[in-house]
Amino acid sequence: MMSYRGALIGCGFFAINQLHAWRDAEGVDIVALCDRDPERLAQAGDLFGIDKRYGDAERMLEAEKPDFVDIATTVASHRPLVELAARMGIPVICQKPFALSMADARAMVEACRVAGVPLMVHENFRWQSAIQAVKARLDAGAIGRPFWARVSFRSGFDVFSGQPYLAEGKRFIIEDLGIHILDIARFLFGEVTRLSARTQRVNPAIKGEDVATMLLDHEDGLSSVVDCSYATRLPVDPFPETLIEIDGSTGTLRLGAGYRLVVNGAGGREEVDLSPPLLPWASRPWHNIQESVLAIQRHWLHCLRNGEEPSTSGRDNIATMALVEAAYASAASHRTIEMASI
Ligand code: NAD
Ligand code: 89V
Repeated sequence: MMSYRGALIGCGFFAINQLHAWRDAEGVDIVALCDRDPERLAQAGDLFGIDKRYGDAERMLEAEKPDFVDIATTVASHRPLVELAARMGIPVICQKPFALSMADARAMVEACRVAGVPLMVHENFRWQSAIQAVKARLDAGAIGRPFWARVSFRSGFDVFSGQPYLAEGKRFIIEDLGIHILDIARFLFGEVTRLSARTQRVNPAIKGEDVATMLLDHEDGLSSVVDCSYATRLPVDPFPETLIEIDGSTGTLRLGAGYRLVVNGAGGREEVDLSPPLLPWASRPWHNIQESVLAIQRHWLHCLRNGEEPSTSGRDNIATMALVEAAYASAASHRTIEMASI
């Protein structure tokens, strides 16, 4: 099997997970790293034994000519870096949130399309094994035709210590976390025709909203509620689990805290523990996210090898980004937003 030579830009908080996962994935080596911050570059380079280190992305891509580049920087740098990769003809993965605006996202997708360069957004939550298991039950018809659902992420976990920038933006939970949960709703229930949202800020120490409640109409008639909170104090904090309730024409499905799946369908009752494996480099409670990083990166390699479009390609992610934009527009206007208008 051919081994791909990858390069990674942005050696911060989350990139460490990506580097571990690249080491576990088959048929790939990360041969070079780039970060503007020499300390972070040195830390990641030393931890993973990668000697080729750059402070400038263009210099790295020119010198190393990698088979792909993995962009793990925060959102403001995504458009210039994706367009750089497109100009240089290098397949590219970009972290979420993909772009600062719909116009940027569309321009990035177009740049890659024109250059013939594969583009995947690192939208990993749908790759969590519990979410994949829910999708498999729906596809198998375990509860008939789903007509109502709730996809919920409620926690009081301190995300600001590891990611201080999350406290600084005018936008917070929908842009950072809701984007994953909205993507799960799209993945499970299909495209959305209209959306209403309300937001609140409970934590006075941050600038953006930390609670969001969204109501989605899906194309096939299903209604879903997507709700997110980082202001919810529970006796056992489920961070970072996504909880799911689905009612279907012949049964119900519940993914509860502790990764407990209960399916009550025409075929009987199934109760199963979907706890993700704790990979050797993973740490609780992040392990389901960490497992999904390995899964999405393996998926990228599979797609590169087979010339397939990734499940979360740039093109696909535009629809998830549109849900984020619609949610902010609805929360600001208290109106229902038609997705066709975004
Ligand atoms: P971070 O600030 O810890 O790290 C980003 C790094 O990128 C920094 O070291 C910075 O110096 C570097 N950088 C920025 N612009 C650069 C440029 N042009 N060239 C070279 N280096 C550059 O951020 P983080 O918490 O690791 O988040 C990075 C991204 O990952 C964000 O978009 C965040 O939303 C996303 N994220 C995703 C998940 C997930 O589950 N998918 C989880 C956490 C964070
Ligand atoms: O997955 C993420 O994007 C993270 C977190 C789980 C903290 O929201 O930023």
